[in-house]
Amino acid sequence: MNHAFKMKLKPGMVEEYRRRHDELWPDLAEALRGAGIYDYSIFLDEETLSLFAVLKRKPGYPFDDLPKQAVMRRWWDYMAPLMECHPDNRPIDWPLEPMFHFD
Ligand code: RM4
Repeated sequence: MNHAFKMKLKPGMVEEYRRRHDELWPDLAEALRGAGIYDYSIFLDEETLSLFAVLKRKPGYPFDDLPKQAVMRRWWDYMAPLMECHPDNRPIDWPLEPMFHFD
């Protein structure tokens, strides 16, 4: 199952955003896997600083529980200075509508 959404970077944060994801915490990677997530990519549109996230989800995994996990909240707190966020540091995300798929 494919899932895609958009987030937004704050100006001047591109390199730091990339660096932090290059060094993704192992316990966060484990939490993502435990939520059934795999093949997860984030693309940047440099013009608008929009981040397009595309991931695959294994059915039957507790994807919706991820925001409740301590490691996810810690990561969001860590990333909040770099991204457009809600007051609780959750990144603001906009859903993306599937328009085409070629397999
Ligand atoms: C992003 C954002 C997302 C998270 C990825 C790993 O910057 O925090 O919520 O899934 O990192």
